[in-house]
Amino acid sequence: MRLEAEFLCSALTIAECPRWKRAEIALAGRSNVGKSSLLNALARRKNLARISKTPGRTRCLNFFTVGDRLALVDLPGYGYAKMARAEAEKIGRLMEQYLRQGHNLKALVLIVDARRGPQQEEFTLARFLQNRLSRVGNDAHLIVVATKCDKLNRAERGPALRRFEKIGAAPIICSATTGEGIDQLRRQILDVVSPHRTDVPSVTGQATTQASDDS
Ligand SMILES: Nc1nc2c(ncn2[C@@H]2O[C@H](COP(=O)(O)OP(=O)(O)OP(=O)(O)O)[C@@H](O)[C@H]2O)c(=O)[nH]1
Ligand SMILES: [Mg+2]
Repeated sequence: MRLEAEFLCSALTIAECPRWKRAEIALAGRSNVGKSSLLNALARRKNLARISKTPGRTRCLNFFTVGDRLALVDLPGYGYAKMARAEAEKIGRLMEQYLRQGHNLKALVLIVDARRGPQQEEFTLARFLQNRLSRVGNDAHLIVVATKCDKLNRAERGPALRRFEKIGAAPIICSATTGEGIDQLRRQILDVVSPHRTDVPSVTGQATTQASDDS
């Protein structure tokens, strides 16, 4: 299964985001968790999204087109302790605005370090998405990813997975390094825009067809 992505543009403000009818799937997660690496693994391209050893590298929304109906949005990472407060607040506001107003947001891929498990920020994001959905009744989905699983040994996997139970969606266990779980994630992402989708978990527990949130 192919997911051919092309970089389109970066947006530093919500006004700079593209206006189109494409379904958008956003990748969110803590700074340095591996969002850009997963995007590259999904697209099978090494340097599509910029990867860095320095946390806090992605500070804007990066839009990637996939075919003619889908776009992936690489969101800036949150929770980077060393980022200047004003910068962190600016990024937080941009993310919040995007998640509130992104009319075409069909799914949020919430990427969590498999060794760490979801924490306050992830629960907040999941709840935020749920609230948005219950208000507008659209069909956006939460896809939870436990990444960097190559850093877990066999014995650590069970306990690590149990830490995800509270978030309410079973995680896809992934590694951008070994490629584990990437096919499954790619399928779930493509299923969001496929008319035959069957297995994408919805945070509302039901699928409808219209995405619109103008709050
Ligand atoms: N072992 C391992 N390392 C990974 C994996 N994914 C990413 N990394 C490493 O983690 C670091 C951060 O990766 P990025 O993809 O830039 O992370 P990001 O979430 O986009 O970071 P920001 O844009 O700064 O928020 C890099 O050094 C990657 O090589 C993985 O699955 N396994
Ligand atoms: Mg990044």
